[in-house]
Amino acid sequence: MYAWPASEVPALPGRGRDLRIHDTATGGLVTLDPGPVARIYVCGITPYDATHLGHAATYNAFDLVQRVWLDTQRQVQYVQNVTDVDDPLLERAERDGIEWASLAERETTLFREDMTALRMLPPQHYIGAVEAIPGIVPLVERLRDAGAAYELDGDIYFSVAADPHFGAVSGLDAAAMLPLCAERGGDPERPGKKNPLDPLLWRATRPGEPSWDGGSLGPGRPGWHIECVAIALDHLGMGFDVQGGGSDLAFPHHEMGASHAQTLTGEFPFARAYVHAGMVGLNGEKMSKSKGNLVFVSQLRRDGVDPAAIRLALLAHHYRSDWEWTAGDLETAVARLARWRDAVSRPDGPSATSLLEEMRKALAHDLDSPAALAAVDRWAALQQEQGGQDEGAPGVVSRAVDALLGVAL
Ligand code: 5CA
Ligand code: ZN
Repeated sequence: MYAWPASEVPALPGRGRDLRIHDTATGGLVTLDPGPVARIYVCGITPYDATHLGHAATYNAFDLVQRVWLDTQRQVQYVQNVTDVDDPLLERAERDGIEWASLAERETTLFREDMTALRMLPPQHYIGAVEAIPGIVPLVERLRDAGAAYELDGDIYFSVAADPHFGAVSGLDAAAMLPLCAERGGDPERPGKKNPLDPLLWRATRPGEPSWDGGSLGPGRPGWHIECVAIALDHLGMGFDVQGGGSDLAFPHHEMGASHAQTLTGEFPFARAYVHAGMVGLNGEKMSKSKGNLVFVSQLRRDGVDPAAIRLALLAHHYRSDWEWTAGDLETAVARLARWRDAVSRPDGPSATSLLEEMRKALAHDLDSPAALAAVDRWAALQQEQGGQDEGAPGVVSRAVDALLGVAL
C-alpha cells in the first residue's frame, strides 16, 4: 500500500560514523556493518488508537537509525507492515459498531498523516497483513509439510521445538516466556498444543470473522508473527540488518518471527540485530490501547502544537529508556525549538564543525539523541551570547538538525 511522502534529507559535509546499537539478542552494543544498502524491518501499527506518543517514540528511534545510515552515504531499504487484520482490531471494530476494514483504513490514514507531520522517513514497502495473505499461505504450508507445524481443530500452530535457536532473541527461559505469551496475543492455556508457547500460524474461519482462501490450509486468517516474517522475507530476505519495534515486541513477536524464518530457510539469523525502544507511559502506566491512557499526536496537532516540537520532545529521551510523558516535556521542547530557530535565523554564527561531529558521535553511539540535543543547545547558547563570524554556519546547523534529527528549523 501507499506509505507517505518523503521529506528531503539534506546532504551534510563529510561523512557520518558507523552505528553502534544495542542488540537484544546479544544484550550489548554491536557495530552494524550494513552493505551499501542497509536493510531494516520495523513492525507497524495495528490500526486503531493510533498514533499515540508511544508509537511515535518508537518510530522516531528507527527513523534515527536510518538517518545515521544515510549520513554514511548508504541507501536504506525500509519495510514496515500494518497489522490490518488481527484479534484486537476485530474486537475494537465490534465494540464501536464499525466495519473492521473501515476502522483499519481510517486509522492507517491518520497514522500516515502523523508520520508525515513528524517528518518520519517513509518505508519503501508499506505492506498490510491482508495484502500479504497470498504470500503467507505457502509459508505455513511449507512449515506444516516439513513437520514444523501441526493442526489443532482446524487451526495451524508452529512448533517452537523446530527451531534450535528458539529463545536466542529474548534470552528468556520458558518460565518467563509463558506469562508474556498469555499477555501478548498467545494462548498458552489452549489444550492440545504440543508446547503451550506454540504460536498460531493460521486460524480457521470462525462465524462472524473475516476469512481468506488458505489453499490446503482451508479458509481462515493468518497468525500475527508469520505476517511480519512473510513481508520481511519477501522484501528483505534473511540476515537483514535491523528488526525493530518497542520492547514489548521482543517476546513473543520477534522471537517467534525469527524462529519461523530460521525454520523455513534453514539459515540463521533472521535479523543481524534486534533493536527495541523503551515504553512511554502516562500517569504511572505504559501508554496502551487496552488501558486507554493515551496522548495522540493528532490531538496535539489539533491543539496547535508544532510537530517539530513533538519530535523534539521525543528526542529528549534516550530511545531505550522507559519514560513518562508530562506537560513539561512539551513546554521544554517548544522553548528549545524557539531558541534553535532564533539561533539559525542569522546568516553567520559560531563554527558548526565541532557541533556536527558531536551530533554524529552521539547518534552513532546507540542513538544518543539527548546528547545530540545538548550539543545543539550549546551551539545555540553561544550564538545567543556571543554570535560568531562563521558565514553559513547557521545553515549547516539547520541542515544537520534536519538531516540527523528530522526536525525542520
Ligand atoms: N502491529 C504490531 C506489530 S507487527 C503492533 O505491535 N502494533 S501496535 O500498534 O501495538 O504497536 C506499534 C509499535 O508501537 C510497536 O513497535 C510497539 O512496540 C510500539 N508501542 C506500543 N505502545 C508503546 C509505548 N507505550 N511506548 C513505546 N512504544 C510503544
Ligand atoms: Zn511485527
